[in-house]
This record gives sequence, C-alpha cells and structure tokens, in this order.
Amino acid sequence: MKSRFQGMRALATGVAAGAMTAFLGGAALAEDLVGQPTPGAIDLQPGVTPLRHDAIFFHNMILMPIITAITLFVAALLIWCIVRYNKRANPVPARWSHNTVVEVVWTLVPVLILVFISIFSFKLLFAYHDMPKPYMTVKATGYQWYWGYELPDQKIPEFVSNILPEDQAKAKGVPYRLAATEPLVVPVNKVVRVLVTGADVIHAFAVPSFGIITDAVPGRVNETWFKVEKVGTYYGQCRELCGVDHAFMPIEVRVVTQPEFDAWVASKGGGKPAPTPTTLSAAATPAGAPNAAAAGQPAAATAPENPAAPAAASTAKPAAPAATTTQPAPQAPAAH
Ligand SMILES: [Cu+2]
Repeated sequence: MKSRFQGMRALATGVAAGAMTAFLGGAALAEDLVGQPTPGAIDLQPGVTPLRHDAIFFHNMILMPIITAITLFVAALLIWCIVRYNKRANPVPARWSHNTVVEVVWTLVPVLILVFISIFSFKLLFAYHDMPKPYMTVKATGYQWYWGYELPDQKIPEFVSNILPEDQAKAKGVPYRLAATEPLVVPVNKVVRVLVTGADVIHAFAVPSFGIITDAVPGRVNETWFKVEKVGTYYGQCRELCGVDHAFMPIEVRVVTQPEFDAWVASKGGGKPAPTPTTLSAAATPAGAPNAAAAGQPAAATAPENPAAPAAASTAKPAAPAATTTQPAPQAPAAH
C-alpha cells in the first residue's frame, strides 16, 4: 500500500512537473525558502514533516488536477452551448426535456469524484489523528498578543515568546513579524505533541511547513503533533483573528539535534522528569486559609512564610498536589 502510494506520488509528481513547466513556459523556478514564505512564490510552503508532505500531495496531486479538469469541462460546455445553440446558429430549439442517461451520469460522476477524494482525505485525517508515541509535550498558550510555551516533560515552566522588534530582526537578519524573542526549541526527528489552548480569546497555532493549524480556545485543550525531518528554523503565525495585535504574535520553532536540545533544556533550568510528583504537607496550609491551591496561588509560594500554623495541622485538609505543570515546589517545613 505504501509503495503503491509512493508510486502514485512519483507518477503524479512527474505529471504535475510537466504541466508546471508548460504553464510557466520553462521559466526557472527560484528555490523556495524553507520554514518561511518566499516572496513571489507559487505553490505551498515546502514541508518538513510527514503530515505536511501528505497534505501537499493531497492538494497538488489530487485536488488541483480534479478541480482543474472540472473547471475546464464546465467552461467547455458553456462555450459549446453559447456557440452551437445561440439564436442565430440554432433558430428552432428542440422541444424535448429529460434524458435518463444524462441525469444518471451527472449524478453518479460527482458522487464517484467525491468518493475518490474522500479516500485520500480520510487517510490524511487519520494520519493527523493517529499520533505516534510522543517523545515530549509542548503546551502552547495563546495570549493577547504573544505565545507562552511550557515543556512539562523537561520541567521547563512557561516562558513567553514575543515578537522580535523590527530593528533587532533587521540586525540579526531574521524575518520581522515571524521571528520571536524566545523560540520554541525541539529536537529533530522526534514526535512532539502540542497541546494548544487560549488564555483570553481564540487564537490558532499554525506552522505551515509542519502542516499544522490548531485552534487555541480558552477553557479547552486541543492536540496536534509534528515530527520534523530537518534541523532548521521554522516560522508560523497566529491564524485566528484575535484582536488588534493579531499580526504581531509570531511562532518561531527552532529544530535542533538532540545534544543541542539537551543543552538548551539545561540552560532553561530543565531536566529529566522527576519520579514522583511534588506534594505539599498539611502544615503548609496557613490556619483559617482556604485550600491554597484553590485560592489560585502557587501554594508553595506562601508556605515558607507560615511555618508554624499549629492549628492547621489537625484541621486543615491536605492541600491538593501542585499542578504537574508548575515549577517544582520547595518542600514545606515540618509542623513541629
Ligand atoms: Cu492570536
């Protein structure tokens, strides 16, 4: 199945390349930039993930030829009717109506076309849905108007990724409105799960060269994944109109080798996942205070300032375990 799919892909690529050459009159095509748009380019941004390759194949080799053929066919029919059956060419029109054969054909053919498209469409949808076992998880949160990235597996708390100001982008030679102050860094050839949510309004996490676009909806966590085949820097943008600075919250993903990734994790103060989750002892809850976690505060932040709290020791409920995604909480001192 796989080889047949690839064989079809090779065949379709050849046909499309021939058509493209004819269309452009043999003009030399400039090499597309990878990971960012190319000025004046035709076609989709080149892909660096399996999903993106399949999406490009689906668009360029399945959908485009079909819609082109349909458009040419309908245009030809129109022209034929206009030329052959106008008042001068055909002064006495035929009086018949209904033709069973034609009606069956114009019902059946579109159905068959849609069934053919759906085979490839569903295959692609399932591929998006069937994430392989992820190496790591990234939580991407959309804010008005920047992105926050958190790497719970590496114990890296959320950090903010803002747009890189124009003068700095120029100085560094990176694309303004695509480059970020703090890129998201991930290892090459590893499955990365992305959990996407919004903090205020709906945003969307989109990186064209990865072939992903996922809505960031407040109060809801959406999931997508990618596996990048090539080391490099890839850019994306918020893809849901989210307010006045919608165009100024770019996504920059830097894909690096595993040793470089480990070094980056270390530089961010991250590490390997801890074997047991951090919990707080009952004594950490100040007397009379409601559950610290419920109060919406990092529980551990207040604990060292209230070491005694003798009354609380017997009455307070054990505090909820700290959320697994927050920074490791310092151990609360013992009550006695
Ligand atoms: Cu946005």
